[in-house]
Amino acid sequence: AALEQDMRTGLDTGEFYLVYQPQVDLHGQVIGAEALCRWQHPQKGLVSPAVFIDIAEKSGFIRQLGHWVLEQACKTLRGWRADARLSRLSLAVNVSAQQFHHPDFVPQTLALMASSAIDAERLELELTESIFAQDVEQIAEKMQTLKALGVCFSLDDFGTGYSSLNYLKRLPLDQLKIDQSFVRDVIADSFDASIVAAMISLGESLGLKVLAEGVETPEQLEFLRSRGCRLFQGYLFAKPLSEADFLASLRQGP
Ligand code: G
Ligand code: G
Ligand code: MN
Ligand code: NA
Repeated sequence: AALEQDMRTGLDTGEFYLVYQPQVDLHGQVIGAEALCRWQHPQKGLVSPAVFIDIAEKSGFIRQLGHWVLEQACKTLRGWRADARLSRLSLAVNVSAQQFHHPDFVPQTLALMASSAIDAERLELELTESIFAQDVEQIAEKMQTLKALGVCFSLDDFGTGYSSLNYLKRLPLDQLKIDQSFVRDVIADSFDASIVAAMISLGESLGLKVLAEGVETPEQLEFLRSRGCRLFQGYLFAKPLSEADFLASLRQGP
């Protein structure tokens, strides 16, 4: 409860910020980034998101924090708009199930899009399979409302949750993100290799983009490419970076 109160205060006093992890294509060209939230606590230092996101979800504060993250991401996209190279980058934001299911989520996000003057097509919302605990028609309808503006949707941590193929069929998704737990052992574990290969062809045949997360070695990258994966994210390319470092890495090129 103490940490929860610290979070509420910290959001007002500027202790939270975003970092950006590059996403790359087959040529190693950066096509966008995932925005990840960080919290610099005045006494405890950097608190792990695994810790504070969990507390935020249990306390309901995730709705406020999640909206703040979306606002910051829109400001960032706004700043990239005038530059020809940056204006083509996409920015992905994690949306927690609780945030997505709240009745205010769609209207608040619509209002934010309207006021932030960004190209909505640059914004990608990452949902996890935990949202599927609710009625699929309702989920699809919310997604459609935002998709009508151009917003894209990714299914994050794919393969770790309750995904049924029925959801993949009925939700208007644009991309699957293969969870890093499958990518990690793709070379050593033939079972994971088979699963990853199947996920890539499944996504492909459903007309979805497929991005592999947690790519750390050239061998993993080679395997993924050989199975038809075209989008990648992971320490092999870059860790999550400050916006300045992210932009500097673009200038250096791949
Ligand atoms: O950034 P890192 O890899 O440490 O993130 C750990 C976890 O926290 C991941 O599951 C990531 O999705 C989650 N996370 C990071 N930033 C956000 C955010 O802004 N919103 C939500 N809902 N989750 C986030
Ligand atoms: O759940 P989500 O996929 O949003 O979380 C992304 C998390 O994965 C972030 O905490 C990020 O720091 C972490 N991450 C990103 N790339 C790698 C990687 O190559 N290896 C590992 N172990 N973690 C990574
Ligand atoms: Mn994510
Ligand atoms: Na993930």
